[in-house]
Amino acid sequence: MKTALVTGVTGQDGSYLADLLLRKDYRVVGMVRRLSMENFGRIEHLLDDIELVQGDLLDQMSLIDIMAEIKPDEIYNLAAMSFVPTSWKQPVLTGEFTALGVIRMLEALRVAAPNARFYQASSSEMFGKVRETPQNELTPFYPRSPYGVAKVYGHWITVNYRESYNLFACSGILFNHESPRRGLEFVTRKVTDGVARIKLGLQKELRMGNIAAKRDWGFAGDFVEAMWRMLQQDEPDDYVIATGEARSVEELLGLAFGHVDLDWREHVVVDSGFLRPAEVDYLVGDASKAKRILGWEPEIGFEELISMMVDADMELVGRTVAARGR
Ligand code: NAP
Ligand code: F7E
Repeated sequence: MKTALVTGVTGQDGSYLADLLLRKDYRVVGMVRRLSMENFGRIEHLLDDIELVQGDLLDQMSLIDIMAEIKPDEIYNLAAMSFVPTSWKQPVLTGEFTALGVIRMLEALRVAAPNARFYQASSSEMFGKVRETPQNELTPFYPRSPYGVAKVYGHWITVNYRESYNLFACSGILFNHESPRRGLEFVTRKVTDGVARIKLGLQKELRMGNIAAKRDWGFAGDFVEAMWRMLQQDEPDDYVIATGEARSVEELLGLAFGHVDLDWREHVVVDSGFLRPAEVDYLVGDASKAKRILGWEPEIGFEELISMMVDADMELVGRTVAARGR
C-alpha cells in the first residue's frame, strides 16, 4: 500500500484528491493546521478513512517531522493562500504560504523523504498578462497579482530542486477548476450560490466585478486525476492542465441564471469594489502535452459543470430555507 501526504486536504482539491487516492487504495495522510474550530466540511465523508496530522507551511520543523514519521511515497503540495484578491490585502503572508511554503516542503522532503515523489500545485495565474494564446508549458510567465508572483516562485523552485537534487518533483500548471466544493468567494461558486439564493427568495441582487473576464474552467474531480498521473510517470516533468475552452463571466451568468429560468440582467449589479488592481483578462490553456504523455483529458464540460453546481447550491440553500420554516 502506498502512502500519500496531502497538504491542503481541507480545501477543494485536497478533498477530491483524497477521494481519488482512497479509490486507488492509498494510505492517505492529510496535513491540517490547528484552528480553534475544525473545518472538515469537505472531508467529513472521509474522516474514518484518512489520517490527519497537524502541520503548517509556515513551520519548517513540523514539515520535517511529518515526513520523517509517515514516510510518504507521494507528496501533493496543495496548501496555499489561493484567493487572488486577498493576495493584495495580505501580500507578505501570501508570499510566506504560497511561495516560501513550497521551499519549506522541498527542504523537508530533501532531508526526511528524498525518494518521495512531489507534486506542486502551480497555476495559470502565472501567465497573467498573457504572452501568447493558448498558453502551454513553454509560454513565458507574466503574473499580475502577489498570488501569481508567489506561484511563479513555487514553480521555479520545484523545477530547480528537481534539477539540483535529482528529486522526482513535478509542477502541474492548472487552469481554473471548480465544483460544488469550491469556496464561496470564487466567481463560479459565488454565482451558483447567488442564483440559488435569488431563486429561493433569500436575496434579490448579485454584485459582481469584471464580467468581461474570460477563463478556461474545468471540473476539479477531473483535474486531480491529472495530478496523480503526473506522479506515476517514469520521469518527473511539468504539465499544463486545462480544457482548452474559454468562457466569459457573462456567459457563466447566463448559464447559471438560465438553469433556473432567471434572467441575469435583472439581478446582477456591477460593483467597482470587486475590480482588481491588475486584472487577468483572458486565459486559455493548451493541454496537448498532458493528453499525449499522461493520456489525460477532461470529462466534464462547462455547461455540465455549472448545472451541477447550481443544482448542488439549490439543494444546499433549499435546506437552509426549510430549516428556517420549521
Ligand atoms: P483552497 O480550497 O483554497 O484550499 C487551500 C488549502 O490550503 C486549505 O486546505 C487550507 O487550509 C490550506 N492552507 C492554507 N494555508 C496553509 C498553511 N499555512 N499551512 C497549511 N495549510 C494551509 O484551494 P484549492 O482550490 O483546493 O487549490 C489547491 C491548490 O491549487 C492551491 O495551492 C491553489 O493555489 C492551487 N490552484 C488552484 C486552482 C483552482 O482553480 N482551484 C488552479 C490552479 C492552482 P484551511 O482549510 O485550514 O484554510
Ligand atoms: O476569478 C472575475 C475576476 O476569483 C475569476 C484561483 O483558484 O484560479 C482562481 O483564480 C475571474 C477574475 O478566480 C467577480 O476578476 C468578476 O477575472 O474565480 P476567481 P481566479 O482569480 O481566476 C486560478 C487558476 C488560481 O490559481 C487561484 O488560486 O472572475 N470576477 N466578478 C470575479 N471574481 C470573483 N472572485 N468575484 C467576483 O465578484
